Amino acid sequence: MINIRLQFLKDEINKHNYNYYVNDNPTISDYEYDKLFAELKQIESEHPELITPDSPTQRVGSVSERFLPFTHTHRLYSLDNTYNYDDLKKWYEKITKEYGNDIELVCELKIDGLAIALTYENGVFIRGVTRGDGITGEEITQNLKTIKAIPLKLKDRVSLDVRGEIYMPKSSFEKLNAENLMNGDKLFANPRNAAAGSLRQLDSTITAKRDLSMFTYTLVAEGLDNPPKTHYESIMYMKEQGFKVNPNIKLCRNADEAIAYCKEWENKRFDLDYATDGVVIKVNKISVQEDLGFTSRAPKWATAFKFPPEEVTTVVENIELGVGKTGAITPVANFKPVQLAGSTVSRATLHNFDEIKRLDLRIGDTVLIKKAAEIIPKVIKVVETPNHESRSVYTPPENCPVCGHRLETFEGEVNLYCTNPDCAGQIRAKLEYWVSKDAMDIDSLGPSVIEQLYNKGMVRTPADLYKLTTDDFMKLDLVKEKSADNMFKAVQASKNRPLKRFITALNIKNIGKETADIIARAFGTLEKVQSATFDELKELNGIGELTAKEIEEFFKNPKNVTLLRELKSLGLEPEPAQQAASDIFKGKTFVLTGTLENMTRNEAGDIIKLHGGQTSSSVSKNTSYVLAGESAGSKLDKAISLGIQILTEKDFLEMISQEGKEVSNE
Ligand code: 3BD
Repeated sequence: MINIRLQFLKDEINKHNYNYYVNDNPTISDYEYDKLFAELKQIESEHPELITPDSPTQRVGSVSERFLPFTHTHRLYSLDNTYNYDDLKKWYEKITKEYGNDIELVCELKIDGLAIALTYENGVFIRGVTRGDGITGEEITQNLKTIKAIPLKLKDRVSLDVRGEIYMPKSSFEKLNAENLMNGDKLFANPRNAAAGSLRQLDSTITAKRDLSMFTYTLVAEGLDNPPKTHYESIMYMKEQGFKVNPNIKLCRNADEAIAYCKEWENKRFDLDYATDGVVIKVNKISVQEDLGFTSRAPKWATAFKFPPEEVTTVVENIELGVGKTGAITPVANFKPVQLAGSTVSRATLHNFDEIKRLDLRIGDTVLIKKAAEIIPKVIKVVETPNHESRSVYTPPENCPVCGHRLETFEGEVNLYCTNPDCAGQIRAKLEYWVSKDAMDIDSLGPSVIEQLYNKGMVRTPADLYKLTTDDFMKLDLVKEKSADNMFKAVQASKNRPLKRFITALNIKNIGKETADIIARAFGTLEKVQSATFDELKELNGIGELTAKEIEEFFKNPKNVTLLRELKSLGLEPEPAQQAASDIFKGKTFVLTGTLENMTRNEAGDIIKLHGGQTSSSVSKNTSYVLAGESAGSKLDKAISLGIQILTEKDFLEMISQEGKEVSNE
């Protein structure tokens, strides 16, 4: 009698685990589940002799002394990589040459986790082993039992092995790191490291607390009576037996369809809650797989198309020095060109000399670079090599690399500055900034045009740009009448740019485009900005006393007064800014993500600012709202994990229109 109840409880709980962790589709409440679980535990404590390895109570974990090596019954092979579609086509053509044109391929996402082998006997999970070197791994059965996506019992009483990838969802990784940060514990670099760290615990009760999951992708079917004849069927078979398989698998008729799959997922993968680093492409028919066989390390019937790497290593060849628009000297690392996230990169800013010291970067070192915001590469760290110590430590310069003026430091700042007002490097940088995208946006005057205009003595200040004629531009190398005319027109067209751009272009210390926008909205016209007092400025949201002082001083400085007067006489008249419509969003920070239906994210940002709010590009505990549109990705996940209020576009529009009603009632 008790046996029947026991079996019922085990089957029932295993079924609910399956619904929840494999199918993502729970069918009972947590309360009902806990009740079943408590009953099972009660019976097992009264009859310990009835505890079986497939009981859901065996998922809680225990402590072991060490992991034992285990030699795999079937070797785990590696995968050959392809980095471009030509190689992928060549690989496929080599196969079709031998086996005919109707060779089907299966495409599956390459999960960036840890490879694992699982063994089942008579339908019961008996052993799990890490990949190790492919021949011998470590037995971590206790840890793997805590992962609910791994079935303890299969649908049928079959004996088989499967392989798959253990991973931690990106959202769970963010949550774990947020907790670790609060507890002062070390942070994991990425979801893969977090999964590895969680799996490597000798105390598997710790593993049990981590949200790990597993996608299964290989079946070793030797023990089956009627083994699947294709890879696709084997995936379906594993799914049927209770394993979690990735839903985005696709059967393709040829290489072109496989390439289309790779292209599709190159961007779509960022919307998934698990990390992927490529696509694995496998010949579908098992008989063809067997015929093709293996090289010494990898099957000839499979290849991994790697997505462009987001992180690579390269060698720093030299450190170049530049002079910025504030006179700050910026070191830039020039390195051996490498492919990063789909483009070739050969340099990255090191920001300042403290950064070089922090990295202990020496010329000749191998560094790890990563794609940061947009596609700007960033040096993350020096890769430990024995030769690092033998290289000389980098010494910052003492003189300006452009004009030779002695460099200075300022209290509380890390930068080295060239304070020579006539420094050619600084003047050129200021002019480049004036025409840049965030400032006056004069597209046709690139850095090389500015350099020539400076070198030929034609331009020293922004005002000089507006005195140039088409004939003047024709004095530049390779510039013919048509492009000279375009340059002239582009400069003239910038005379009425919005006020925020003009304020940005002025290059006031610490005033970037965001602060310039705040100032423009607060005062509306250039005249009012010029006469703004320290007290008025420091009242503005987002402007401190220091910045307020910088702004006031800037507009009092005789040199700047002259420049502004000159610009005005040349016809520069910035378009006045729209002043705040309300302050319903005062002190609120929004993060916008996904695609909105009725407006672009930029337009939504403008509306937020118009009502006194701010926008930010990343979600943190300081975020007030996340406005989420269609196919919002990791920002939404992060907002949920931090408990930040999520707004739909409809919620957002309602907030504004309610404000409208109140205003019209007044
Ligand atoms: C995945 C080999 C073959 C069975 C050999 C074709 C190299 C890690 O999603 N198929 C997948 C994935 C990995 C695979 C195979 N299919 N091998 C596969 C794989 N969908 N990640 N891998 N592996 C697994 C490895 N791991 C650590 C060190 C060296 N190689």
